[in-house]
Amino acid sequence: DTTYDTAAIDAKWQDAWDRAGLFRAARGDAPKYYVLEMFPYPSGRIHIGHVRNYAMGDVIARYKMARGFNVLHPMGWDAFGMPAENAAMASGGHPKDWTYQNIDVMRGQMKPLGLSIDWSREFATCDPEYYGQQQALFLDMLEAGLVYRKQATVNWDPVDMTVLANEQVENGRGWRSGAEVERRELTQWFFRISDMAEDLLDGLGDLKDWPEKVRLMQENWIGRSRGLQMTFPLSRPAHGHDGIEVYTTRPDTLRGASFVAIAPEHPLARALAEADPDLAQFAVDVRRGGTTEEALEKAEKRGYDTGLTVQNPLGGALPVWVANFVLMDYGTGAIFGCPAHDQRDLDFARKYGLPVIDTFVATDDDSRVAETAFVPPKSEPVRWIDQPAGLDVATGQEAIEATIDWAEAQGIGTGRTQYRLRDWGLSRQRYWGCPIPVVHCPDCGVVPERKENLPVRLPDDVTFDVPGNPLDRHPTWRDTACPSCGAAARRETDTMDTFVDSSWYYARFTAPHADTPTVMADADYWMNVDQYIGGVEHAILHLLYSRFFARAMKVTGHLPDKAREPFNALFTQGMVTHAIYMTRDGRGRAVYHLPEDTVAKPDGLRVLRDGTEVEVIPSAKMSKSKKNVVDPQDIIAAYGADTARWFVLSDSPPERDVEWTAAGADAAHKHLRRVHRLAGDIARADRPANAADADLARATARATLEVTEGIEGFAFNKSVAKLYEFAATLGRSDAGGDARRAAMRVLAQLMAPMTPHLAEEVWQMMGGEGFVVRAPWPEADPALLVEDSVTLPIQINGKRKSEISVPRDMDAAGVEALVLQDAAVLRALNGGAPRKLIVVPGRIVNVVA
Ligand code: ANZ
Ligand code: ZN
Repeated sequence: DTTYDTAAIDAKWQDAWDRAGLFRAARGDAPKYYVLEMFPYPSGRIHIGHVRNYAMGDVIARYKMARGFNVLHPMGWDAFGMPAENAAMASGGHPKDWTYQNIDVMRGQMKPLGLSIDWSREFATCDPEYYGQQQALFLDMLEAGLVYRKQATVNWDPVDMTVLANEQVENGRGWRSGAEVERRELTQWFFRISDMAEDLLDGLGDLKDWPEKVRLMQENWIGRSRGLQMTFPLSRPAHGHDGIEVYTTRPDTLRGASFVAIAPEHPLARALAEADPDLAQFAVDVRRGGTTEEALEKAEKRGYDTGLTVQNPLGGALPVWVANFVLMDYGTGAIFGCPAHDQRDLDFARKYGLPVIDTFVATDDDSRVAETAFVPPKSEPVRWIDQPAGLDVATGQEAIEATIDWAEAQGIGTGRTQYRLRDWGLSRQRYWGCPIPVVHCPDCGVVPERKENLPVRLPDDVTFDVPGNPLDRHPTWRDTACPSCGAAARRETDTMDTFVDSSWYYARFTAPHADTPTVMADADYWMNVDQYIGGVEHAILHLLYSRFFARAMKVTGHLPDKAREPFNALFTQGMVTHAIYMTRDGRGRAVYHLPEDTVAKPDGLRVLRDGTEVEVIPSAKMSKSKKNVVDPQDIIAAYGADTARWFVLSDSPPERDVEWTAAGADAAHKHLRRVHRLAGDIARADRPANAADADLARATARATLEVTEGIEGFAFNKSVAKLYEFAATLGRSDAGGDARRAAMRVLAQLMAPMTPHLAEEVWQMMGGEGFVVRAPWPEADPALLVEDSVTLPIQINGKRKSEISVPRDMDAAGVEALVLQDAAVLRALNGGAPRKLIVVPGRIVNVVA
């Protein structure tokens, strides 16, 4: 058949792969390769950005299969989370139905892409089979001391009635409700991730195949800092306190301290508040506003003067304030403020009329601090003002060390390494998450559920008509018997942060249906993930939490030690963008249009059908509201899966964004159709072997080399470009029938990772054995790769004496150096230098001895 019928070709090969079970992974003797794309959230439909992500993973997976690896390439669904509940609240449906329906739709969109996925391993994190094992893992972590409960100040969303993670607070408001966030003291569950801060930091050093920027982001998030914990003696003891212990990373600024501030929840502040109703009221008032750094930065600084004073060990008395920007659960819950060198402190000092004391100025500019604090890099030299002898060293960094030594010698403090990373609060007061498998018993306290009772299933009969957690008001689910004493008890109604679900799914894929979280033999064989691919938006939390879980699973016996860094290589891909077409209404507001509702005019302008000029915003992120989303299903219907895959891999380096254009997709399709037609021609026509055969063989070797290098180096766009070129070369070639068929077979193999359906079809047309995905990857014959070299005759004193083969693009200097090593030239020069050496690039070399 000569027509390029993509629907028929796609269906034919997907069905054939399926029936042959080609992508079913099983342990074996061959070396393994585990490639994983970050699993999607079932939000509704997949978009073309997902296609790019999976197409990249598929290139790697298929390439590694052809290289003889036993490949694991699984797919699943990150299925718990708020959007399902929000949809249920909006539509009256059930989060479970919404989620599983979306999964069906998205799987239905994904399968036609012909990805080499082992679908037998598919799971959704909301499957009881999955979250039951997550509960087992949680209980093991509880036993190992990796999970605990504590009172903590949390961000409370008063509308959604839930705790929010810092990342879910935007400008002091809940990300979903938009309500002003409050601070509350609640008992919450925490993972002890901060205990592993040092190890998580050190581990980054081993991740050579991770993007530098991701490692840096993790490093900053963990935030190791060297500081001083020191005590300021109270001028007069108060409520049993003799002094106030602070933590500072800038002990070099101690001489510029002008106040000490404590958190409203600090024991001293609490004690004072008992006798001081104004202070008590102040503590209540400042609860508003989240606990994020950003919120603390932006929130208006508020303080309350306690009337107490402390002694600065470098001289002078400092007033003690209670301040809203000091957190109880960081450092010691108390600070000294140095307004000259900290903006927060400066804002505070200006507001309350506290002194601003410069500790140092720049070496070349001695202007004093006015409106902005002077915060040079610690490593920069500074000029000290009234700094005590011994502490007046060159830089802030040196002064920090010197001050720590001095404080230790004085016995007023100790140096401390501190991490910004705080323990991971995992409690969520939501329904659609993994239930925390413990029971609260009036007699026994917190009792772990028995493993044989897992999973603790979410009840189906819940309503979302009132705010808050439906589990809290579900009597038959909530009320239970204590697993220990049998008395009437209450289930924990908090569910787990959905980041927990995605922190170990990669391990679960190695034994997805086991009745333990993992099976050691499988985990040992398949781990680590050799290549992980996903969006840079997960560069911090998801990856950090996964690295923590891998360590925790080692401690609890669910992963081998080698998996402590679970992702050997990480690739963060760019987005697929698409132009936005926009006009403005009478009031100047933006109105967006679907691409197909606009037309391009010959003069380059774009207009609506009624002639209104359209503004084109190129390379925009796809968004439903901007009407610039490309649905893969439409592309597949129009052009077939291979065109969609080919396009998203072409044009841009994978780490960069690629702009989707209809013209580009069309061009991609035309090319694939040409390849199909060419294969048909080559299959039919026969020509005797001839002189062009050798050229074609060389072009084939070159294409093999460069396409392979492109794939190995994550430069799929270069591989695609080379494949365009090679197809054109093959199309023009006058070589004989056998030579062209051989070249076409290699083209099919080289295209197979990107356009597997067309590749199988062509492979079959060329009489290839079995599936092209199973054919061993072609090797470029090195003898054929010297094609890019030229042979230059060497004339010595006007006579041709020798010749030399050099790379075609080698410059004259390079050629000269080689010529001087030529045996005939060495003989003629007899140890001397040539009088003249002239290289005519690509032609000849003349030596005058
Ligand atoms: C005095 C000082 C002077 C500070 C100066 C900074 C600049 P990192 O580096 O992120 O760890 N701090 C300490 N505990 C705090 C708490 N519980 N709530 C709010 N702020 C707190 O931050 C350490 C710095 O943050 C410490 O160094 C302290 O202010 C403040 F010119 O001490 B610094
Ligand atoms: Zn009990």
